[in-house]
Amino acid sequence: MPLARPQPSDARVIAHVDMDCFYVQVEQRKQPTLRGHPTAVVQYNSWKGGGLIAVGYEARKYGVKRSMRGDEAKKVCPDIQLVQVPVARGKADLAVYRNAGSEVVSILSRKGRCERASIDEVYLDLTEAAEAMLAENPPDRLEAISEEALKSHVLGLHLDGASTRDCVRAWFLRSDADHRDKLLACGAIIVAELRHEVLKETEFTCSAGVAHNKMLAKLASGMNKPAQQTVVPLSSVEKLLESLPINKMKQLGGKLGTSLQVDLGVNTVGDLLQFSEEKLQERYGINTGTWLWNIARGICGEEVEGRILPKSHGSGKTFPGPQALKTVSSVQKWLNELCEELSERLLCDLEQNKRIARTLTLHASAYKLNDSESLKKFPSKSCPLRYGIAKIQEDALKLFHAGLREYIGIYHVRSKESKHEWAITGLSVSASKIVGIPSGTHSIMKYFHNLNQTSTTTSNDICTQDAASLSPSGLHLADPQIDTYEDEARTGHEMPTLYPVADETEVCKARGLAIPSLDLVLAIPNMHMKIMKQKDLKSGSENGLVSELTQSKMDFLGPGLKSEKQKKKIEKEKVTCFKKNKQPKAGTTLSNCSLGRNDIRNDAWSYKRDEIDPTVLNELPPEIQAEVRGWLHPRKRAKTVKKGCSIVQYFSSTADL
Ligand code: DCP
Repeated sequence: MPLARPQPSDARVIAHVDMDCFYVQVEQRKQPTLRGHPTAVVQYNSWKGGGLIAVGYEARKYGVKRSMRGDEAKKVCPDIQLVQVPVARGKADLAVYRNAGSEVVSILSRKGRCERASIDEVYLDLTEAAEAMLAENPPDRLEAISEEALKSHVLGLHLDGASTRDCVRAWFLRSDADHRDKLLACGAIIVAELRHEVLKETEFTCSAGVAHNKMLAKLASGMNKPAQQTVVPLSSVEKLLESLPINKMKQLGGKLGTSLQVDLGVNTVGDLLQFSEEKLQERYGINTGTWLWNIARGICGEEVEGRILPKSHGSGKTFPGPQALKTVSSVQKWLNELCEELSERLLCDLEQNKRIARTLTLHASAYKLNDSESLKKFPSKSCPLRYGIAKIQEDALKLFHAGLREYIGIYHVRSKESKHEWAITGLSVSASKIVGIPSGTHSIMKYFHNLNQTSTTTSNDICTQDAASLSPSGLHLADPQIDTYEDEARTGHEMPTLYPVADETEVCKARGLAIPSLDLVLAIPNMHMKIMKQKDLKSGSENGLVSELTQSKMDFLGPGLKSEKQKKKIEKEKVTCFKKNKQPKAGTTLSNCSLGRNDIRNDAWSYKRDEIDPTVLNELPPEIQAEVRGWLHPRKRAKTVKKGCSIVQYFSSTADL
């Protein structure tokens, strides 16, 4: 379906804020003596002084560039201070930068919807804040416009011989200005204030672009760096794009940009104006054609997503040149390290943000020895994510084997010489499909901490058995949404290849693969929560018994397991409860707590019985194990699920009872 055409008249106020030489600033804050000195941050790799990954603005004046190695940088700038990226587990440890980025985001998100786009950049939708300012406190009524705002670069502004500062002030104060320009002026004042707050509270400087859409705001934020902001009034857009080299546009730096240049002779974004939408669609498909037609006119309808947490977590490492990994055991060693880091971050996310990830993906880059011509990429592989270091490590290794089988061919992998046939130059594991856990389930976090320390895998582990036993094409490819602002996004040099792929969840479902054991564990307290709601509505009735029983299911999560006596009592009550169960009273919301026979569903979670990871069953009380196994093997259910005392019925809708 073609993209919906965004309305050019849609007067939104969007800002893109980007930290200046981010890693350098973080290091300078750690070591204030570095301030004012030419500084660069280098990757831990010691070859030729390490690779530069961030260059401070003082060093840039000497011609130091990110593509250089430390030794080269020293040649052009002998005084340069080279700071190493912190290292943990033999690889770059970016935690300090991630945390610094979060500090900044928490400040920038104060005035409107905020989307964290990478480790050091955000988009802000300031429309409402700007509208409110224009209505209550417009710039021409402000006692003074901040110096920071007056330093804005306003594109297309006529200087008329006056000083830039005076012209900018006049632009802010123009009472006859177009409404959209007035909104942008308010947006610019708000952004200047936010940047000032960031500086005051974190000591970091950042630059910003303020425009009517994300694309223009992003373009503008890089125009005047460091510590400055650029405003793009609508009237300046045409001129801006007219001369903008096509590869400066986000998403046109790669193959599409090259094709536009080579095949259509398009060098600037403005050059695209000569092509009709149909022509562009004919050549590049409906959506891309329309997108190109729109960007040529400065139109972009992309919303700022309200998201300040990452969409995924990743941990990766490259093994260049002689460091390439050539044996499964060396791959396993590194995978173990990467998975350990990933697991730590997942637990941190769970604890701090109450979120879990559902998909584990392995990416690798490789080459075949004796086959320098081969362009075949190592396929990325995904499977449902199970919490616990050992489980993640085991699953990641299975994903690697699955990828390797496909990469090199099953016959070769099994042959004795296989270890001489391939070399791995990059490995990364990532966790995606992150969702928030419902409130009321937080008590289980401790359980997961314990699980992480003591986790072992069991023979029941259908998740990874399936992953490993699938044919190469059976395992789905990498997640197309690995657009994490974490390692992958910023360490393109580490893991340059991300592969476009199918939605792995669907593949898992189709294949009956398990979802993480965590899901079932979380499902139960969540059912409990829903039923508690019902209890509140019908105090003291049979639903009260239901909630108490459900609490017993939660107990397996913590140390406070009920005594056998108590369990028997509850079981008795459960039977009573079923006997007593009636239709809900009018006005109650039983549907909220009812669960169908085939699906365990609620607002925040969706479960299918055949998606449940059986490994978790071993941890459940025996009677519940039996019943859940009944769900997992529906054909045998008649034998295993006793009428009247199953937890299926227990959670069934009243219509089913
Ligand atoms: N980074 C990295 N590897 C890269 C690119 C960047 O590790 N290939 C890290 C270091 C950077 C940070 O990400 O400090 C942010 O990258 P930017 O591209 O935003 O560049 P800087 O913030 O360093 O500089 P600028 O002021 O130009 O934005």
